[in-house]
Order: sequence, then structure tokens, then C-alpha cells
Amino acid sequence: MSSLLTQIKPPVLFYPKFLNSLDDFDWFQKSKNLKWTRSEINIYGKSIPVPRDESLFGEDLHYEYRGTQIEADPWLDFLLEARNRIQALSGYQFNFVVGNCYRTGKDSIGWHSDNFPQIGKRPAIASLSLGSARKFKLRHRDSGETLDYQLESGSLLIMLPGCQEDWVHTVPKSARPVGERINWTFRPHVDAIGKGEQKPEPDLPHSHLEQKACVADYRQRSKD
Ligand SMILES: O=C(O)CCC(=O)C(=O)O
Repeated sequence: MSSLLTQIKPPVLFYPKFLNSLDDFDWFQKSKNLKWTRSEINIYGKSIPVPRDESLFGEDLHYEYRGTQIEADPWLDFLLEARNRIQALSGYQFNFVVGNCYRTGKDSIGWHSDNFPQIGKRPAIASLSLGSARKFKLRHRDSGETLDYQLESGSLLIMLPGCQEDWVHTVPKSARPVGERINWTFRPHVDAIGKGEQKPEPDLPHSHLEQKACVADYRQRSKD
């Protein structure tokens, strides 16, 4: 069943209007009012703040990030509602969510893939965007093929199994002024799904071909 999904190239499903405008507005306001943390990374013995604020919510599981033990705050109602809707749409299970808050165009996340042991093998990761639109870029590790998505408020991008293995992604800095953007990335956790691959539920409510059409319409070949 997952064979059709994994044939999608790049392995991404994009729903530009996943949220209705009421939830879009309300969830952005709720997200803005949360406690956000600017963490630091150690580069050559120097502590450097990451160029964005972060937060973590989810089930009571073991979390480790950049060698540090961290605690997830318990699910908030709107995040749980978002998680449940995304699970119902995709069939994938998600146990926690990482929040990224980009205050201005100077905030960003560099090229990377999310392949930490705690999210298991070939994870699906679902990314919900709120607030100002930002560019999201995907680059194939071998061919260098690069694609851009404009992540508007209320859009949902699902990185399917294989995406983290074969592609890297980034939200680059923006030279033009942009407002605040908050992004929630819903992830599986091995302590909840077991050590194997995350499996979709058997009955997906949308046909794979409909999802594929959604992908083809919205991706653009990168120009820079
Ligand atoms: O903000 C985004 O759209 C991407 C976030 C991301 O890449 C991450 O949390 O690993």
C-alpha cells in the first residue's frame, strides 16, 4: 500500500489550504503566546544561539536533542487537534511536535534532514505553517535537484518516508522584510511506535492520486 506513496518524487505531499481561516488565525494567536526558547549550539567551543526560537510538546517520552535531555510539555488542545487531523488525513502516527518560531526574515533553519534515532527509521514528518509565508527548499542529496515550496499560513507539508534519507531541507533567511512565522513539525517517536518503520493506518481517506496532484500543482523548480 505504501508503494504508491513512496513513488512520489520528491516524497512530499503538500496541502496549501489545510486549515480553515478561523483555525489558521486562532492557532497562530495561541502559538504566538507560548513560551519560546532560543537555544544555543556549540561550534568549535563557542556557544552560538540558533537563528530561531523553539518549543516541544508531546507525549511523556524520552527526548534528547543535540546531546541534551529535554522535556516535552504536555499537548495543548489545539496542537492535539492539529495532530489528530493530520493523522486522520495521512494515516501516520505522530507522538510529539517541535515548534519553530521565526520572528523575522533573519531567522532561519539551515540545510539538514531530521534523522535522529528517536524518530525511528524512514519517518513521515508533518509540517504545519502559521503566520507569514516563508520559502521552504528541498534538495536531493545525490542529484542536487532543488525544489521550492511557498509555505503560506494554514498549509501542511508532509515529508513522506524516504524524504529524510534522500533529501535535505531548509527555510533560508529572507532578504525582504517578513513577519513572524510559526511552524509545527509533528514527528513519530520510537518509544511509542516501536523500533521499526512508522506504518500508515490501512484506510487512508484520500486517494494517493489526489495527493499526488496536490504535489504537482504547487512545487516549483528552484531559481536560486
Ligand atoms: O520551518 C519549517 O518549515 C521547517 C522546520 C524544520 O526543518 C525542522 O523543524 O526540522
